[in-house]
Amino acid sequence: MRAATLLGLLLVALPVIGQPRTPPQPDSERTKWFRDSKFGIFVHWGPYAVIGRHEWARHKLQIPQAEYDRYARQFNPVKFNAAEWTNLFRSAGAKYMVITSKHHDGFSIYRSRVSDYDMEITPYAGDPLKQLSEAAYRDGLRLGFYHSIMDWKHPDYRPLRAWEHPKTYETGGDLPRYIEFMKAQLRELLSNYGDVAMIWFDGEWEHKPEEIGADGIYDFIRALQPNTLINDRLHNRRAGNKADFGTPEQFVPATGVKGPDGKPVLWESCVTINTDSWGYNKYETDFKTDRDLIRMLIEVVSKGGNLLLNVGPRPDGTIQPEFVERLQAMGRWMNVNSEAIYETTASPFARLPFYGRATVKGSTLFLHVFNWPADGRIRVPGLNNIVHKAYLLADSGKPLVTGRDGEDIVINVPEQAPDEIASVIALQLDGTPQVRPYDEKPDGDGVITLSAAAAEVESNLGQRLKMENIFGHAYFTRWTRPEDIPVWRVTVPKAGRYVVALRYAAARGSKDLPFVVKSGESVLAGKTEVTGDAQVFQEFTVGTMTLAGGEQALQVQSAAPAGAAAMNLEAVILRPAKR
Ligand code: FHN
Repeated sequence: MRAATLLGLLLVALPVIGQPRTPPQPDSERTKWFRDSKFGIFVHWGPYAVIGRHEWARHKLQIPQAEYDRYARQFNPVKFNAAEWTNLFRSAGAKYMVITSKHHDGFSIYRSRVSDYDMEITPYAGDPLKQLSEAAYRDGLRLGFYHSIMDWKHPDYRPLRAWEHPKTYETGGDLPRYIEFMKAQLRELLSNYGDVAMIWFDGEWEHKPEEIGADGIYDFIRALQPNTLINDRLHNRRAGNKADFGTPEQFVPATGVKGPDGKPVLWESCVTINTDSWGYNKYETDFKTDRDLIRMLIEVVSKGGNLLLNVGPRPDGTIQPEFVERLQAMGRWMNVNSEAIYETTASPFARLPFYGRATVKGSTLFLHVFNWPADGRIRVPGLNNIVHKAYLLADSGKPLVTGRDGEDIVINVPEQAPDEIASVIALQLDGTPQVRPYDEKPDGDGVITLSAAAAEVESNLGQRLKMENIFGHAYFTRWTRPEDIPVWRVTVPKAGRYVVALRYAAARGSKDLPFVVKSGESVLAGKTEVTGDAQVFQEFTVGTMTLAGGEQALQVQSAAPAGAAAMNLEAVILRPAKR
């Protein structure tokens, strides 16, 4: 594949100076840093940044190989400053970063001895991965490498792009030889860049695990660096196998990720800051807010996962201000609240009566409150512990008064939320949290109110639906995909007929959009009525449905055409039907 230049040889052959290699660790230890870190930065960077239209530009815009190669030869990040990146990521609160060593376009953003489609063909003299490895090491940031199995450039990889090779895209090639090439690059990455925290495979969907010798690739990597973690994409994103963690993409799994044995496994949600471009895209102008990102981090950690938040740097090596500002905002929040994130475990609550989340660290329970109570009281349902001390992380010197109300603990909080995005209350308990399952109980008239805050969202890649709160209302919004489904677990005291009502806000554009309410075999269809504004909430009776007794799942599904914004749903109200 390649005649090496002397400088190239030198740059490649020399492992990173002064970075001692961590000795092999037992399994439980090997994943400890990952379980404690919770927050990493994903970096998609390569020749596609020169085009600035998304990392799939070559495929989406059907750019012929020769033309794409011209962009690759222009890749010259003269303003790239590795320390600036690692400082920014550390100051955001991230503990590790994962960068694309090679994406689907087949270009290696480092100096490779075995590939001739790498930094050597660019005017850029350095090796970005070496610079990052040194800067990350200095900054105490762990470094991992993303590596694409799919390769649109390598002569042995198949399939080729059908639009480019309509007759031959599946013929020829030599997959085993391609896998040997991939292993040779993995050997470089695992030999010349210090400790590699993880290998993050991707682009696996064109081949079965056995076709690429997935198990063998795990062993190959672990022989080179026993501590390196490996994601689940050698096995088509199926948790379990030899993988160390699952990788939900662009959504937060409702109840974490479970292995084939039903047991929770480690997982990490990877998410873009913009809508859905991982690589630099100058045409993307819709960005998640600081609020979205901070609450997403809390949501993921409260479910026992990690968040891998993506940036797509610009071709000159700088990171666009929209990303920098949001990372800095996360850093400001983490400066006050990171003890409620790092080294914590998942929430003991299946749901909470207020819009927020919980994390645990030993005998300390952290409540992350998103919608501050107008009545100055936070109810912690079914907490069967003695509270030794309660305080706000933002004002830890001032104890909060707590009391018990039946099965619940009630905390008196100040009128003003210290942080309207998420205020964290720490409860020091007499031991690890003991929680009795909590259910939305019927009121005196047998009426059950299911608040949006108590629902989980079943979703998949590309989730759009999110929670929001304003003027004390906590509701679902951005409901533009029928695949995003709010689901409640409710204990129905008595089987029977119930009048179902929804409380929501709906602007003109949502008029008559169809939806269905489902529970067991019962289905109730309805159409949205306009409330005049997206933040004016009203209650509308949908109809009557039969509910079975006991623990039931109830969901509201938008049946609107994709893209149409369904109602801003705040609650489902179930009233026993009069005989
Ligand atoms: O096709 C890639 C995409 O470009 C990006 O790298 C994401 C990141 O997880 N993974 C693939 C899509 O699933």
